Amino acid sequence: KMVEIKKILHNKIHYYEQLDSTNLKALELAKQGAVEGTVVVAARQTAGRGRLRRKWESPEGKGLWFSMILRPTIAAEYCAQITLLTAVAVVKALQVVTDKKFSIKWPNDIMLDGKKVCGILAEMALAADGSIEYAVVGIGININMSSEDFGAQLEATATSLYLATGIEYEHEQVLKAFLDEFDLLYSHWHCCGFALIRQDWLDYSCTLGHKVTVRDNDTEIYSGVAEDMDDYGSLLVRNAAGKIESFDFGEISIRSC
Ligand code: BT5
Repeated sequence: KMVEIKKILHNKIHYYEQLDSTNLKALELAKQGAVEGTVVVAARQTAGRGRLRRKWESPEGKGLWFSMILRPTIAAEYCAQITLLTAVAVVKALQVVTDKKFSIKWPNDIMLDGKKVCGILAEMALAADGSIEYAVVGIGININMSSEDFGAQLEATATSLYLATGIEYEHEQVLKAFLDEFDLLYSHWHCCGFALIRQDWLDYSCTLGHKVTVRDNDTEIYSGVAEDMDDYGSLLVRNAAGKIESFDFGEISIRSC
């Protein structure tokens, strides 16, 4: 089924009952030349992906599992901005829909009541000259996941819109709200740069100003207070000795919020 919505990104929405991963399908479509703004949604994913080959739980009908194809014209070194921009769009959209306050845990977790309600996974393909040929940004929003759906392990760290509000939101409504917010931010980003989006990100962040521990494969490698985020999306952390180190989000994870 394909739906046309008139927007700057001219989103074409492809719905599937089941996919291994909407990111994989979107990467395949992008490779075949699908236009920017193409969206792939699946009712369930059998191999939903997180970062670093982690798994994303995506049971049928319990969340909005989707990916969007982008063809950004920015230099590849700024590609982290895609995740940051998407996180801001998710927060704005969810705040409009639910009237709750959401925050961003660097780099890609959207938090509600201190638990993860949404994760974002951006993947890119580079052209021979090193520019971005296309990018796929995958978003998983837990809409009506219950405690049983999460299971004993995830229940402690994850939540859904339903668990936090008692309301079962329509997946379509959340998708439309996201696409509206994303469209505005994405066109702003292309015309006017990252500064305002960065400011929104800082306002929503629950990482900045807090103590963070930086881990590489579960080994703690650094700890301090997160002071700032630079234009490459790296986090600047000051340790007890006053030394500032920068961390990008390729290989590490942090504990904060
Ligand atoms: C992420 O990874 O948070 C990125 C998740 C992106 C998922 C979307 S769904 C649509 C698109 N298609 C895909 O295949 N992926 C994207 P990361 O930061 O690595 O977090 C993964 C960790 O979150 C796991 O190791 C679990 O601990 C936890 N987790 C798994 N499923 C979850 C869920 N539904 N809600 C909250 N936490 C979850």
